[in-house]
Amino acid sequence: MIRGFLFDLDGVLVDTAQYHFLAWQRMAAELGIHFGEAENEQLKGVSRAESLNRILAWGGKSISDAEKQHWMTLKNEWYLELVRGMPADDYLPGAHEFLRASRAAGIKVALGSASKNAPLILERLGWIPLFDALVDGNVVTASKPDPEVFLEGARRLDLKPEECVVFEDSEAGVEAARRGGMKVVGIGQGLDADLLVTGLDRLTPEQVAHL
Ligand code: B16
Ligand code: MG
Repeated sequence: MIRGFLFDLDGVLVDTAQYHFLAWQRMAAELGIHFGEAENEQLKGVSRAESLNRILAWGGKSISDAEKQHWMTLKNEWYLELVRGMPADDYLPGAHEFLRASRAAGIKVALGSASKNAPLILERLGWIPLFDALVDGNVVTASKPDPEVFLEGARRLDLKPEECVVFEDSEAGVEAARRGGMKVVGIGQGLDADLLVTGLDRLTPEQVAHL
């Protein structure tokens, strides 16, 4: 029996990937590394530190830990500048309605995001009260595809993994859910999910609870 939904943030509820892209691209340009849409695609669901390591590897660059810290701080400042300009109703189609309908159907709701900025984004949207638990990049130590983020979400909802469904847009996130023993709704294309849709506007919580 499904009793809980665990939502990834970027790519499922909001489209902050566009801001991550611009901020990483600005950093890559300063380092003389090419960074395009294809590279950005591979960073979905990947933590900030791991994203930087991948960009440096693509560019064949090796820098000290202190320099890495410097670039991560700068990238995040640029990212936050963009997020601050994001309208408070700038969420993906159907996301707000789906969250509210899930709660109305008696399903517990948690966030399972790699982002350290997740609380700030949810605050901007006024969505904090819609969640029973928030698990994000400030809470977990292991990045997706490690299942930690979703196992911790289930634990905080006081549910077993098999009682939860994960909503994910990234391959790393889908794999994390599988490793955690949860069913997965994939948002987007080409994901190895139990159900694949283009967005939350194509679904009702009842359809998912019957998976
Ligand atoms: P931050 P999600 C992920 O969010 C993004 O998809 C990924 O591109 C980003 O690097 C990661 O969060 C860390 O974000 O720099 O804000 O801590 O999809 O797991 O909600
Ligand atoms: Mg995502």
